[in-house]
Amino acid sequence: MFTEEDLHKLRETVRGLQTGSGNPRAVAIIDRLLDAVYPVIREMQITPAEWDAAVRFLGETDPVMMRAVAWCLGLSQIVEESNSRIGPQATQACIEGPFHRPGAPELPLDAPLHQVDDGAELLFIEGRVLDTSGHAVADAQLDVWYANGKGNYSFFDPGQPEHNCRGKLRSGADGSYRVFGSLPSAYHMDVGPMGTVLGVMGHQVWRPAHLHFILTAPGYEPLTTQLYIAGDPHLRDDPAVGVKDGLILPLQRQDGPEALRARGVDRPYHTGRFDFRLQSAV
Ligand code: MBD
Ligand code: FE
Repeated sequence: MFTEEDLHKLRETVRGLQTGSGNPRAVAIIDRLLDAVYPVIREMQITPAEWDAAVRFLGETDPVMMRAVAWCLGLSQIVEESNSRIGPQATQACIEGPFHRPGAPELPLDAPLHQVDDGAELLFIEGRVLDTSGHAVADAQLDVWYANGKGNYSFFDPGQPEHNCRGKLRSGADGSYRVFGSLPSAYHMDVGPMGTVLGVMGHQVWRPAHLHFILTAPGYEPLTTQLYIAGDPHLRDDPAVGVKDGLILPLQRQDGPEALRARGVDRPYHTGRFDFRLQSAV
């Protein structure tokens, strides 16, 4: 028997090991975490096999994927949202996800972000980068990345060119930008440790189709966000818990011969408008 009193004694013994030479911030936080976790381990009667599996899971998990695990459980969102400097007039931020790559090519507006034809339909988004009063933000950088038509991200998927579906664009003098790319597919998270956690929790594994953006401009808070394609069946049960209503982008599909000719493309495409509003830096 390991009683509640035994638990309490163990807790005090461990607390008593503090010499005061530790990192005070870490000590304060870990103290609170231990207070919360001790009773769970005892009351749930966690078995040695379960404990061993949990410790091994944490130790063996690839760090890139571990970031996604933390989003799946909502933990990182608490940190991000409670430290956010983005006000209610600005475009909402959203989780970065594990698949950003630095060093994506700088592309002129209207250049395709996709480097290979994987059969996906096409996408044209246009809009403006604005400040919270509606004035243009010229020369803002939009770093864009998204999953290809098979739902995979380049670099992490060896079957694609390194920077496929990635690029850095710049807003014009009037703040206008245009994204031209292939239509992103939904991404399934039942891979590696994300899949393990979603599987044991019984959460569905599909992220709704989305595009990632990091917007930067001198004098403004950087904005890391995502746009979600309206009508996706998983807007309400995103396993990474990223969707916000203000980030859902309605698209119009065009497939008539006239429409294709007007854009000079050979297949159906989707158009949408979205204005980004950046928060001034303090
Ligand atoms: C993704 O594509 C993503 O955006 C997040 C947040 C987690 C896993 C995969
Ligand atoms: Fe993503």
